[in-house]
Amino acid sequence: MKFIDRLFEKSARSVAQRSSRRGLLKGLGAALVGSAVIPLLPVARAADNHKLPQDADAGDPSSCDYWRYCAVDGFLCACCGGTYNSCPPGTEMSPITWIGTCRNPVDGRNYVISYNDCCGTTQCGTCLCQRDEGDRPLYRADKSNDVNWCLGAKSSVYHCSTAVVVGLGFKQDKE
Ligand code: ABN
Repeated sequence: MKFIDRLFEKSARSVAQRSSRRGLLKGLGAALVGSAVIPLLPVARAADNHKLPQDADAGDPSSCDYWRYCAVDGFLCACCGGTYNSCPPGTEMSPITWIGTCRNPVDGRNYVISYNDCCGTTQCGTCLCQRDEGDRPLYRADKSNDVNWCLGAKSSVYHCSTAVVVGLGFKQDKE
């Protein structure tokens, strides 16, 4: 027992000789600040491993039956020189939009779709598509898709509509 006591005493003395009280306080302070800062570091907390389907994956984007168009009302930009999620050259995407939720038939999940209008040249006139899922009459302006979103763009002239996936919907139990 005495041997162990002596061993600990010796090592404690040698540590005390090599370090100062100030150094010990500094180390403790750094550890305290460090442990408080670590939880604040940027972490993708909401990250969902599920990848958003931005590539055309199921169906024909120039057909009104395409899954992303479930709540659209307008001319499909995919028929007007653009794609389902980009505007034709020479037009500008509206910064304000109508939002819908559509089911992707490939993975059976719901996705939040933003129906941005493309603005700046006269209406495209091809592939008129009106699916209107979740649409309410115009007197419920906040719930109606029958709105020219170009009113929020530089030019209020409507050309066509896109369907941009902006998020993953909640998982629903099978009915
Ligand atoms: N959001 C499509 C649209 C444009 C103009 C008028 C009605 C609907």
